[in-house]
Parts: sequence; structure tokens; C-alpha cells
Amino acid sequence: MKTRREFIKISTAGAGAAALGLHSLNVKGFDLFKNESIESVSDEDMTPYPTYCEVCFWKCAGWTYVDKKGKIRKIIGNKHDPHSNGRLCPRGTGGIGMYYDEDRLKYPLIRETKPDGSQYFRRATWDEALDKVAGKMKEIAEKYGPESFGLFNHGNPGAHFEHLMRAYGSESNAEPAFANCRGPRSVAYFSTFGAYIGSPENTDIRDTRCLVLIGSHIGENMHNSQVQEMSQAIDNGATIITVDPRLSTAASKSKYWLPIKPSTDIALLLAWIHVLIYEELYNKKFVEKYTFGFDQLKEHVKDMTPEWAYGITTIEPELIRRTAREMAGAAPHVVIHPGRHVVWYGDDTQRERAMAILTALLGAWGKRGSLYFSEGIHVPHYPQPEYPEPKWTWKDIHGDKYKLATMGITTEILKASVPKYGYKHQIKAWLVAGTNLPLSLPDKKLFKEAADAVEFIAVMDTMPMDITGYADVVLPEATYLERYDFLRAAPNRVPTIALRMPAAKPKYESKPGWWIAKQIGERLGLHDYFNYDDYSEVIDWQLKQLGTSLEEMKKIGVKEFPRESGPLYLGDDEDFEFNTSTGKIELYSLDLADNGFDPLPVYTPHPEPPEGFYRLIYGRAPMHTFSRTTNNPNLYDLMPENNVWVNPKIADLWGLKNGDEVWLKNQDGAVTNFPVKVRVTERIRWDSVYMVHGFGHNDKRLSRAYGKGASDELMITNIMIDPVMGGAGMRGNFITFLKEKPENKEEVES
Ligand SMILES: Nc1nc2c(c(=O)[nH]1)N[C@H]1C(S)=C(S)[C@@H](COP(=O)(O)OP(=O)(O)OC[C@H]3O[C@@H](n4cnc5c(=O)[nH]c(N)nc54)[C@H](O)[C@@H]3O)O[C@H]1N2
Ligand SMILES: Nc1nc2c(c(=O)[nH]1)N[C@H]1C(S)=C(S)[C@@H](COP(=O)(O)OP(=O)(O)OC[C@H]3O[C@@H](n4cnc5c(=O)[nH]c(N)nc54)[C@H](O)[C@@H]3O)O[C@H]1N2
Ligand code: SF4
Ligand SMILES: [Mo]
Repeated sequence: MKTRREFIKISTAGAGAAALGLHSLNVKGFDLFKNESIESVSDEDMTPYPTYCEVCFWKCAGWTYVDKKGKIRKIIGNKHDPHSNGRLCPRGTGGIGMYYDEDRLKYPLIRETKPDGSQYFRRATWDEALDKVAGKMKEIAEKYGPESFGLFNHGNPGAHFEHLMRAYGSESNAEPAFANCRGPRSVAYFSTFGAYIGSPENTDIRDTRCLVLIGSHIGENMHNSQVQEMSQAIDNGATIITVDPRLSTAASKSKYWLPIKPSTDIALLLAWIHVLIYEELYNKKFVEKYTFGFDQLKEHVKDMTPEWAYGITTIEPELIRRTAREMAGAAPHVVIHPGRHVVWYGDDTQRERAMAILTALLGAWGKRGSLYFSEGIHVPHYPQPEYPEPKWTWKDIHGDKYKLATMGITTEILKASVPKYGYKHQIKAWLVAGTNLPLSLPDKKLFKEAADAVEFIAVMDTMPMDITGYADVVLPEATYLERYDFLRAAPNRVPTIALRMPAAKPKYESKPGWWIAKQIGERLGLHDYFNYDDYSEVIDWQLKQLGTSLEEMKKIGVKEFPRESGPLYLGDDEDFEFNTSTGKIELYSLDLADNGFDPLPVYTPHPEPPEGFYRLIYGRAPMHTFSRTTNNPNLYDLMPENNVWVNPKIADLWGLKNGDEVWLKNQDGAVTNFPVKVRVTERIRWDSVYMVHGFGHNDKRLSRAYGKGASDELMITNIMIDPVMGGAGMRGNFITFLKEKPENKEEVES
């Protein structure tokens, strides 16, 4: 079918050589951190500029070193930064590749149509591109109201656009980092403890005696200080219990690996709760003083014995008992890690609730080695008028559904973009900033319908990522090494702020996100919201309110502030009022009950793979962040493509050997665009296959990443929506192998 907005692919002039190599990295187990100078230049001959990393969302602070010729030579961690403790992960070290990548977006692009109807991108001036975006924003506001202009965002770039959109009158935004990532965790922990887990997570892994990982694959999930703390915990002799259908790096370092049947974690959690309660191993004092609903919980799990769970999870009853006792023995110094990417099977808020309940029964909250009270700095708002009140926001888009959602839901914004779904509030245009939707949102059909239905799409990115192929206007942002940005003020054990400042001039014609947002704002008559010439003025003003200055921060990069909220842990017997309706930790959730959901977590069986199909599960690799680094000249070298992990039993059955290339086909007939190599390994259960997410790019402008590996995203056509908060559960998809390139396979857009 011919779509209104053709996906534009431009072939590139050819792959350039990597600008700087990173071959010195030792990528084994946890020895991943090395900050060796890439080329040997003495530090004395270089100038360090403070920054914090944008390669993932841990936002580690560091120093960008620039030589006398103005060339960026290396990035190292800032010793005074609690996110990095002076060491960056391989991706952070390779962040230089984002700056040097010769495939970068170089100048603004505008979609044009030739007389024969075909479409292409024309190089445009900034004035043309900005006029076009602002002109469309005016038009949409006049025709439908500013609320109809939606925003998809992630990370800092998105935040500048969020400000622009709020000033313009729209709060119709969503980011994959909620409904496709940690949303269920936020809602579950909030309804249980009246508090969020936050980012970085407030897990006291450093001082724990028992770390329980349910899916969470720290070590491949490279969140920096968390990996460092896990390593410390191992050195301190902490017990690690990992529940994962795959022998992850974390599982390989654990005392107990529970290779659970995927999708059955709630049954295991309920059985653990059963053992703690019925063997009277739970923390009675803590439960009595701080919790609500224990009797209902006790009754609820009465029959949920380890024997019951064995039939569901395939985990031996004795192992369930032993691990529960191990946790109880270490309590309260136990971290039940809440996980982060938790949209798995559509009952994810309930699984997260079960984890929160387990935490409470162990008294593993507000105690050393459990979850601590984190504290962040409130950065004062730069003076500006109040935002106008929108007539409706993302909340109204889904109306009475998903009442407990705390942020916009990507799937709902997509649906509201397609008139045939009959949403009361319609989205007519999109701004997209710092998110590669075709590779991060499941349900390609819906995504394409929506992208085709809207009148206009503007994308701000640093790279010609798959999403830019859908844009009418492409706005090339400067990389994080070339710009000022918001102050980082994430909560931690001690409050800190970190500065990001440019270490070099923006390459090509790229511009900082704050500048792009301001230029559009000015064209819309919103000057009062952008009342500065340079973003450094905003930062300096904020820093002065906080008792420091831009001048000081340029020298130190990170500044620590004293805690004001009290100690890191709860005192013995200290009275504490939780921010829930009962003021207690709600084992039995009134919030969920009031909204018509199960107040106590229930195990529901999920569909099994059809004959000859295997469940697709996916995760991270230490040297890449999603799809954003696969073209990075430094990181590409470390891992150019992904593999599909297949259990030897299944490989035998299919006659597959290590390195064989296969195409994958899912239960709905979707086929991968590119073949992927098989990795035969005992490390995965026979009923599942595993892939690292972020590969299989389909845009030729990504000269290295194009066609390398396969995209898990294309195989995720079935999404299991979480009724509590609209999360898009992505692990209900099953694949089979095609040994030949399927005939008549049309090239599918990403
Ligand atoms: N199949 C599948 N889907 C997933 C996941 C999965 O594991 N499997 N993971 C989910 C999770 S946990 C999350 S958080 C989301 C993340 O999904 P996204 O938010 O889409 O994250 P990225 O893939 O990192 O895409 C970031 C985009 O930002 C661009 N970018 C990078 N730096 C900058 C910058 O400085 N400025 C601008 N303007 N752009 C920049 C990159 O080029 C890229 O296009 O995806 C979710 N979707
Ligand atoms: N290197 C690197 N690190 C990253 C990122 C990155 O892109 N690259 N992204 C960051 C982001 S935004 C996020 S959200 C986090 C995500 O990191 P996590 O929250 O740790 O990841 P998940 O995707 O939830 O978990 C993946 C693991 O779950 C296992 N799994 C699959 N199905 C099941 C199941 O049914 N039950 C159980 N128990 N386990 C199962 C998989 O085998 C895999 O080991 O990583 C962060 N860290
Ligand atoms: S964990 Fe690695 S990629 Fe993420 S912010 Fe820190 S250094 Fe950068
Ligand atoms: Mo995420």
C-alpha cells in the first residue's frame, strides 16, 4: 500500500573508518571499566571540560579531554560523582564515537515530493526548517488546538521540547521510558510504599547481604554504579539469587540461579511469600508496625505452596524454600531488585507489587543493605511566566482507562493519532526528540498507521536513525559533548548536581536542543519562556541560587550538597507515615482495589508457544545502548551484530549450528528484515530464544549498523497491555526459524 509518508532511505557515500579505536577495552565479566587514554597524549597537554554522559540514562558525570588543536581525545569519569565513581562503562568511554560518527545528521532536512510522486529529503537552512516547524505548530493550534500536537521524548533533548510544548499549550506527551520500560514499577511501588524507586534506583547493593534479581540482568544492563556495587557485594560475600530463564552474566555470578519458565514469576514470588509467612520467617515487628493488610495476604497465599509453584515455574520446591530462607536469614539487609525494563507479560504492575510485598515482609525497606532514602536537589526554575493550562492532556487521551498511569502512554498517543480508533481527543502532529520509535515501540502496524495518519512529524536527533525516515522535517542536534544542557540533579545517597558543557563547537550545522527549542519558541511569540541568549545564562542563574556558580562548576563538574531529609535509613522503631491512603505499607492495596484491580497479586497463566515456536526474550549487551550505539564507530567494533541464542536441544532438532544464519518468523507471520546468526548455548532454556535488542537497522544512512543482526522489535507484534497503567508487555511473542530467505519477502520498513 502506498502510504502518504514514504519512508525515505538515502544510501550513504560509504562506510568511513572508525575515528578512534577502543580496542583496549577488556570486555569480560565485570572487568569492563577502563579509562585508558585512547591515544597517548599527556593529560597536561589537554583541557578537561565537565559533562555527564548521554549514552544511557544513568547520566554518569565525567570529563571530556580536548587537546591543543581542539580535538576531543577521551572521556573519563568524575571521581566525585556517585553515578560513576570516576569510572565510565565501555559505552560511556565510547561516547566520543557519537561526536566523531561521520554518519551524523549534518544539516536540517525537509521532505519534498518529486513530480513522479517519489519523496526525498532536501538539505535546508535552519531558518527554513524552523519556520516550517513553527508554521505547522501555529496551523495545528488554530485548526485543532495546541493539545493536538503530541510529543514523543526521551532524555535531555526531549526535556527541552517538553518545555517548548508546555509553553505552547500542549501536554500530550509520552516516552517509551514509561509504558515500554519502568512504568509498572513506578505504579506498583507507589501504591505499596507511597514512594517511587527513582533513577538511579535507591538500592543499597553496596551494603547488602542478599541481592535478588528477578530478570534484572546487571552486568549486561550496564548501569554503572549499580554494576560496581554488585561487584562490591560479591566481594563482601553477599548471596546473589538470580531468577532468569537464561544464564545471564549476573546468574553466572550467583549462588542460586533459578532458570524459571518465562512468564511465571508471579507464582514464584507468591510461593516465596507463602514460605516467609507460613514458616514464620517474615519480620514480624516490621510488618506489625508499618504494614496494612497482612491477614488478607496470609489468607491469599494459603495454598500457594512451593509445590504449587513448581508445577508452574519448573523451579524445584526445595530450591524455592531454600532461597526464601536465605533471604530471611539475611533480612533486613536484602535488596529485592525492582528491575527497570519491566513490561513483560501485561500483569507487570502485579508482579512488581509482589516484589514490593516480599520486600516489606523482609523488612527490607529503609534499612542498610535494602532500599535507602535517596535525596536529590531541587533546581530552581528560571524565571518565566506560568505555562498555559491545556484543555486536555495525555491523561484525558485514555479517559477512564489506566487511571494509575503517572506519565503519558505511548500506545495511547499512537491510537489517538489514528481517527479510526475514535478517540475523543485526536493527535494531529508529532514532535519526536531523542527516541527512535520504530525500534523501541512494539506493534509496528499501529506505529505505521499512526505515522501515516498524522499531518506532520518533526524529528530532532543526532543520527539518521530509523525514526528520521518518517519525518517531514529533520532537526540535527549537536551531541552531548557539544552543548550546554540541564543540570543533572538526580537523587542519590547524597544530593549532587552535575554540569554538562560543550567541549567543542557543534560539528557541521548541528545545534544544541535548547537552541532549537528556543528558536521555535521565538517564532511562536513565546519569548518570555526563552528569555536568554545562551543556555549558560540559565544554568548560571540556577547555580547562583544554589550557592555556587557556573565558574565553580566548570572547575569541579559535580557538587555535593548536605542531606536535608534526615538519615539514609529508618531508625529502630522509628515512627514513619507512608504516603499511602492508610499511611502504612499497603500489602493489600486500596489504590488498586478502588480502581477495580486485584488488591493482592494473582498469578494468571499466559499463552504458551505454538508447536515449533519459541518464546522471544531479549535484553542488553554491555557495549551497546538500545539502537542508539550500534552505528557508533567505537562500539560497533566491540559488537557489530546480535545473535539468536538457541538451546542445543532445539538446535539439534532444527539442524542448526553455531554461526548459521536464519530469518525469524513470529506467530503473526512477521519476518525479520535481515538474517541473524545462531548461537547454540546451554545458557538459554529450550522453550525460549534470546536476542540483544537494538540491532537490525533498516536505514542505509547508518553505514555500519545497516542490515547487521535482526531487530527483536519486528517480532513483537503482540503486545499484552497492563490494565493498571497501560504498559506494553512485549514478551508474549513466539518465533520460529526460516533457514532460507523467504521468497517474495518485501523489504519491510523498520
Ligand atoms: N523490542 C524492544 N523494545 C524496547 C526495549 C527492548 O529491550 N526491546 N527497551 C525499552 C526500553 S527499556 C526503553 S527505555 C526504550 C528506549 O527507547 P528510546 O527512547 O527510543 O531509546 P534509544 O533507542 O536509545 O533511542 C534514542 C534516540 O535518541 C537519539 N539520540 C541519542 N543521543 C541524542 C541526543 O543527544 N540528542 C538527540 N536529539 N537525540 C539523541 C538516538 O540517535 C536514537 O534515535 O525502548 C523500549 N523498547
Ligand atoms: N548495556 C546496556 N545497559 C542498559 C541499557 C542498554 O541499552 N544497554 N538500557 C538501560 C535501560 S533503559 C533499562 S530499562 C535497563 C533494562 O535492564 P533490566 O531491567 O535488567 O532488563 P530486562 O529487560 O527487564 O531483563 C532482561 C533479562 O530478563 C530475562 N527474562 C526474560 N524473560 C523473563 C521472565 O519471564 N522471567 C524472568 N525472571 N526473567 C526473564 C532475560 O533473559 C534477560 O536476562 O537496562 C539499562 N541498562
Ligand atoms: S552507565 Fe555508561 S553509558 Fe550509561 S551514563 Fe554511565 S557511562 Fe554513560
Ligand atoms: Mo528503559
